[in-house]
Amino acid sequence: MRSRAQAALAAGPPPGPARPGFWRSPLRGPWLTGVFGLLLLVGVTVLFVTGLLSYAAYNPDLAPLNDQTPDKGWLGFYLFTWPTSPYWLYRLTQGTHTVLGVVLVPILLAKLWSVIPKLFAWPPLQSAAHALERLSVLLLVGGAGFTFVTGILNIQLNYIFPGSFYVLHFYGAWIFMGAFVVHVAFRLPRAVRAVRAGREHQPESGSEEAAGLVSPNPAPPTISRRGAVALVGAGSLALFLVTAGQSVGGWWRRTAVLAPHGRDPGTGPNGFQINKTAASSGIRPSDIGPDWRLTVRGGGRQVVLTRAMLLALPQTVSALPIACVEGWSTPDQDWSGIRITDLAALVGLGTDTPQVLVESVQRGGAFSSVVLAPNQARDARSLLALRVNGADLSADHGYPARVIVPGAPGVHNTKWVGRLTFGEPA
Ligand SMILES: Nc1nc2c(c(=O)[nH]1)N[C@H]1C(S)=C(S)[C@@H](COP(=O)(O)O)O[C@H]1N2
Ligand SMILES: [Mo]
Repeated sequence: MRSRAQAALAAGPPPGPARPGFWRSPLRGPWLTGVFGLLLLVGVTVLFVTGLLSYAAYNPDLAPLNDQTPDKGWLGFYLFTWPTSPYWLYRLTQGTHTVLGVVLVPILLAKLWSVIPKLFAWPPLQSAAHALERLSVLLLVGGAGFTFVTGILNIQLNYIFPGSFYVLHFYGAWIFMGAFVVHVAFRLPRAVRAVRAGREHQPESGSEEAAGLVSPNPAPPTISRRGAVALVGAGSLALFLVTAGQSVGGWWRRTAVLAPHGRDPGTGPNGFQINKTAASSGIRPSDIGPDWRLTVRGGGRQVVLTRAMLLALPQTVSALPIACVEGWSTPDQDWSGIRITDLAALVGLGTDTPQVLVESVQRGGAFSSVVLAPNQARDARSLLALRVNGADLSADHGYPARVIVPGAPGVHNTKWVGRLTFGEPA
């Protein structure tokens, strides 16, 4: 006797999207899916590489303070010391990461649209292998959706997450990457074959080559397959044009209508992007007034300096950008201040400057302290900056003193610095 479930399966798919005839677009087929798939293969691979680089740029192995994913285990297997040259490195990798992430959205959606009939394939589970394949697709689509959504929300709305964006995006990306590798391994040969066969070649519905993508009763076309690809490309180009300006900075920032934090940072020497203002970071005027002091500790010694004393030390100028994880960056600014190595020398340390803990006078907040690696502290361009573009730092840019390091993510350029501790903190 057959069970009810077996009888239902034998009767074929229920009315609706599981019926093959439900999906009627004549555009769907291996060529279209293959084109979007190959574009994503290239684009998403660049996203993964730049994303992993961004993670390495935080030097999470250096100190618990830098590491917001202490349970990462072997997922941090590839970590390396983030270099200080070229000084625009993070500006390039993170600008690429965020702009590309936005630009790929239309292609990702188009790819999903092209394979939608397969999500409703009937019967839902045909064999153990089919069940595994569906699970991998679920992880792929879920991982992609989650990683793209968290990334875009972080660019646009900043700090709205339950918990840390960093942690969510990090673990989500690993799931996405794992499922992506499996999917590419299975599908790449088919995609290459389909694209080689050309866009005019539409296999018979139901054939093995059609891969469940071709409609058995296609509606008359309203656009060509090439037209559909061009339309998606135009969508990506439009997103590029309203996003990329924030990574270029300067005048181009005005073109980035999708950019967060407002597009007008004012004019004058301090007229460049501000991440968080002094007021929004809880900095009181008295914290950064005449009573402000810098404490430098290390090698068993401690020195306390006023801003006037710092200004009396030899001043160095470094032309360096700020490049935020959100993808925005500024062109080079002329920072002037005291070399980190010169501050180490004040407490008697030699040129083999050790790592340094930088602490802001800001109370709390995830960005109020950071540990800089020895290579960062030793770089002759790394400064405790007092002035920028020939003027005193504005309160919003970190007056009385801020750190600026070549090649580092913006978040390592701590503002309103109150204390530097060289060597392993006690
Ligand atoms: N004390 C402190 N320093 C900080 C921050 C902060 O919130 N507090 N934000 C960091 C981040 S995320 C960036 S991108 C840069 C931005 O510097 P800017 O506002 O001068 O452009 O400052 C960094 N330094
Ligand atoms: Mo940032």
